[in-house]
Amino acid sequence: MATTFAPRIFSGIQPSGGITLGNYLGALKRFVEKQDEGIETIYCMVDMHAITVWQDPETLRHQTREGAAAFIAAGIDPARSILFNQSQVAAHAQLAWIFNCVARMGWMSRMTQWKDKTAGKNAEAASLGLFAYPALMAADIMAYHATMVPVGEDQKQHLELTRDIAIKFNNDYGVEYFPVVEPLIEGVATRVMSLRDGTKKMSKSDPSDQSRINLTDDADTIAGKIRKAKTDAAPLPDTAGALRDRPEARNLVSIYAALAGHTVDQVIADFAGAQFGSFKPALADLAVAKLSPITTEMNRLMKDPAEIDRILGHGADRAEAISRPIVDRVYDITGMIRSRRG
Ligand code: AQP
Repeated sequence: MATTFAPRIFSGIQPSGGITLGNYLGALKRFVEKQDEGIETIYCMVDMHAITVWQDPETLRHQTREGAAAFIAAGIDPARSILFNQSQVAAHAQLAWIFNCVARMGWMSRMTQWKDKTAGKNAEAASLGLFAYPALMAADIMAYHATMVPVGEDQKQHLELTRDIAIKFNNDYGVEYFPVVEPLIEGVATRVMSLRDGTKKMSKSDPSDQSRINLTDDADTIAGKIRKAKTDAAPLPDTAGALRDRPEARNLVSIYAALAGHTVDQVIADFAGAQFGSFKPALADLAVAKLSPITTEMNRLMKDPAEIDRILGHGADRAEAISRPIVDRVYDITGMIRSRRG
């Protein structure tokens, strides 16, 4: 009989920069919705992923706390969801090593994120960690036997790899130990694009701060970035289909829809024929109305970093209690002797 796994959600965000509107709409906002649906939810600041590219230690610490503050300010309740930073729970690194030995070099070298992050650069100089990143991500998920992972569109391929690693592990060892995970890629903003280039993903690490809205931006900064966002000269069309070849316009309309909780069709019905001169201020007002309360709460939480560390530590204890026995069993399955435990 096939093993059944209880529904459990795991997801994370890298503290490799400030949290962007893309991270918020593609991930964080949906993390809150999943928590509020009553499913068991485990959320993580994945600091070990962040150091696959260089991070200044003090900045990393600050961004990890700031990311945690963003989770809480956006509605994650640390009493209901488990909220912690990855490096505090050893199971992630331990299982990642096992998965490094299950995953194949060919699988990893086909990952588009690896190719994108090394494109035009000397791949030989990239860290081994950046190459192995998806195996650590698989370990993050499987250390909890998580069955569902809410992510943005850009993480779809890594989720498929997680499935491949889990299936290969199960086949190699003749067990039904790891679940086959489902990516949850839902909503109208699964891929928020750069404000400067509608063909590029909005990203924390984009060299241009004008390309993104950060959750730490104040109202004037948000309005300024939206005012200067790249667009074309035509007014908004009267059908969503007509946005297909207008990436910048489509991006702004999708952001509006996601923030308002509307469909793209509803936004088009409201703004058909409008020039960007009137649509952009409406979008800026909406973005400020939705994001300012989060920014204000983040700023308040960041005044007490010790309290954030306490919350992360408590979350790590709860995460450890779930992942420890799961990874211990992996050691048994793979033939590692653990005689110290009695
Ligand atoms: N532009 C985006 N639109 C929708 N979802 C997005 N996500 C990221 N960018 C967008 C989703 O946010 C979650 C956390 O992402 P991450 O921190 O693990 O790393 P990332 O996907 O590589 O995000 P960034 O902002 O581009 O970081 P850097 O610049 O450091 O690489 C994921 O669920 C992701 O899908």
